[in-house]
Amino acid sequence: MVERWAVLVAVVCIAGGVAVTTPALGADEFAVGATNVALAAGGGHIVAFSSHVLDENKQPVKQWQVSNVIDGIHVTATERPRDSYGWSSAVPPTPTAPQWFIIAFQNQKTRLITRVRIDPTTDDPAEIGRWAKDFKIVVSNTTQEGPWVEGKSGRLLNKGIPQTFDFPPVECRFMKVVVTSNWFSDQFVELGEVEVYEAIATGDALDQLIIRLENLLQDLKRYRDSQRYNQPLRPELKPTMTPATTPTATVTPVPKPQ
Ligand SMILES: [Ca+2]
Repeated sequence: MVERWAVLVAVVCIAGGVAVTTPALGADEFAVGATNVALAAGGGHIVAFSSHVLDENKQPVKQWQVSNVIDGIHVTATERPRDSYGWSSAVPPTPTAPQWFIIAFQNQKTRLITRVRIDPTTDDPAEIGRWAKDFKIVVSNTTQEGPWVEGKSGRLLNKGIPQTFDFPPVECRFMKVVVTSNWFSDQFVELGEVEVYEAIATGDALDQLIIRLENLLQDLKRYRDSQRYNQPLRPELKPTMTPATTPTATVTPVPKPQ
């Protein structure tokens, strides 16, 4: 049975013409889980955040509230969801006064995490410089006030695509996403979606194979998107930072206080 699946993996790789690597996993190695454990529908939730944009009555603007970063809804080149444009802070971030939010998982469980996938895309175009740029992922296995352990620092591309960042597996009960800069706006910082994936240790060959097939499926989707939208496979690995070619808005955005 396992051998048949192994053949299938090879066939899928060849048929797709995709340079997908599925390295062999030893019993003492980790695989990346295929389930986004931050997703609100799966129990992920925001426990604290620095700010989000408010309307004239000091109420959150639904289209820009912080919970939009874990709702599984993406703004794409062809899809502009009516009620979820992403998160917009109320003020711009600075290195000394960053904007941030803290994600916890279902039932406040500790997860061994190893990958985040960040989509900076919001309903505003990349050209106005509000999308998140430099960020830091810190984790706490105790309280939502810390102490914090650094998981990953990185810089997003100013492109409307999800970007993957891997780091050594770390136990996490609270994951704080700290955004220290946007691209140049003095108004807000915005971010579309954050996904979190676990490191899964298993010695069972069939479980490993299922995980690898699920990861392969994600790689194939990424490859499809790279072909469809002329995007690099792993844009975060490219050193160049070019402005995104963001499509013209097709819906009227909700006005934000300036
Ligand atoms: Ca979202």
